Amino acid sequence: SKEDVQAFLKKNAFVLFTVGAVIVGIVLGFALRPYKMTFREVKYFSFPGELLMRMLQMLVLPLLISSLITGMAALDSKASGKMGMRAVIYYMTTTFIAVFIGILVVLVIHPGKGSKEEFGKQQTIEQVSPADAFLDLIRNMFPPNLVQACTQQFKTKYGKRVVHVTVTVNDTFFNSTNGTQEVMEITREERIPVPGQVNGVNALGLVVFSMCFGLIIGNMKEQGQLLRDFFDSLNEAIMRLVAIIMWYAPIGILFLIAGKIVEMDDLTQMGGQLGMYTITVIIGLSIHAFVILPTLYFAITRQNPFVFIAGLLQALVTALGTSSSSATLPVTFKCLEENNKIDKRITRFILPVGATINMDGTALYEALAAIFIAQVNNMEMNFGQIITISITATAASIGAAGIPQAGLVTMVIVLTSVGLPTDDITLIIAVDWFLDRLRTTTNVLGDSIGAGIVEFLSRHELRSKDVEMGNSVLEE
Ligand code: DAS
Repeated sequence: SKEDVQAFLKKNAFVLFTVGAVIVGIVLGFALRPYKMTFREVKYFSFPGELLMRMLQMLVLPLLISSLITGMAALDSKASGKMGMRAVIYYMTTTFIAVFIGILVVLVIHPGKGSKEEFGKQQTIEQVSPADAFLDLIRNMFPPNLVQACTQQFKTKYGKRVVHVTVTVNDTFFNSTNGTQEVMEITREERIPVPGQVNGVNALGLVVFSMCFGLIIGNMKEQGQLLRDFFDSLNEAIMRLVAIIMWYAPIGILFLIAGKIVEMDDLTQMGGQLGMYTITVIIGLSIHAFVILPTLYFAITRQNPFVFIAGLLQALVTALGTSSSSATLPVTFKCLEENNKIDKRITRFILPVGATINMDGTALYEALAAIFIAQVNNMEMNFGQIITISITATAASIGAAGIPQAGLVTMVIVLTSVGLPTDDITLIIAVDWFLDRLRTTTNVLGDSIGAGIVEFLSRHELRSKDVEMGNSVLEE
């Protein structure tokens, strides 16, 4: 009846807006492509999207800190220890499964055909020693200056990348005598996102600090009350800001997606190996997101995983639009707490950590891409090398910051570890902006399902804490 339809529309307004935004964004983007906008015009056009990115990023820092501190303070160390263990086991298991699927699909489909001709020009990327990269990861856990960790880019061993661009000068006038080509090399330095950083925020360092700090003030009895109340109320205030931004999100997402479609390169080169590679990545990510994670969720909680996923829709679409799991974090919080009714003590504790270190999509991608690059180079990877790729891809996904295309940067570590040419990362750059969006969405899904599973496994601890605090306890 009419009332039913109205009730349905009212209840699902957000979801409908969001899905509508994606569809309109895609259609608008393709409709405007023939006009060949200039770089400046594209920037103007996607301005509403840029604003959304900035608003979300604005909230990440206070949200990350206040939620982790209150989350830790709300639990005693035994309970948080147990939950932390569960989260870590979940992160490790799902990341390894993701890596395994990535390797499996790329070996079965075999998108690389042992020739590089069709990829065009190549660039040189500096080598990174895996040991240095690993030490940097640990270094970032302990920021020497907390204020700096919130505001400044960290200088680390591979904070800069030297790019040699090889330009082929094919000037018939010059070369008419001998018919050769002149090659000239330009070297320029580029700043690249360093693992553990989000837009000048050392997320990993802040996560470590906030967890310890929260744990301490949780154990401080009356003396800690002031601090507990302060961060609690800060967290609440930030979440209210998130609620306002959520209304703007569909508009921002529409323009982020449309703008990207307008400016993307022609898809003509997508026919060959790169096209097959793209399809392989999509298949791998889909298996992980639509089969593995839902099955795991169902196996543990005995609840319908797709109802759970439906509640996350806005977060997933935001991930697709922003290609940043950090920027999506505020929305992930809202979806999990409000739609899926996940206990705040769990979300506050699990989500900031997950968004920083748990990246299933990135892990799957890095392993898959490394083997693809081996295939293009006609190199067979032996079993030992595949194991090395699994381990370094996991480490690289932990080290990758939740910002656009961070995974591409940490991939240098994976390639170096098995002696693959790091320059070949540039072979897949053309499609990375797109695949990045998909893997980011998988990352956010992995974090969210993790929160659902850890909540289910921790229901007894949460309940006894409620009894202890005299909270009203819901009957199970
Ligand atoms: N885009 C990243 C994320 O935010 C990670 C990546 O580049 O793989 O999840």
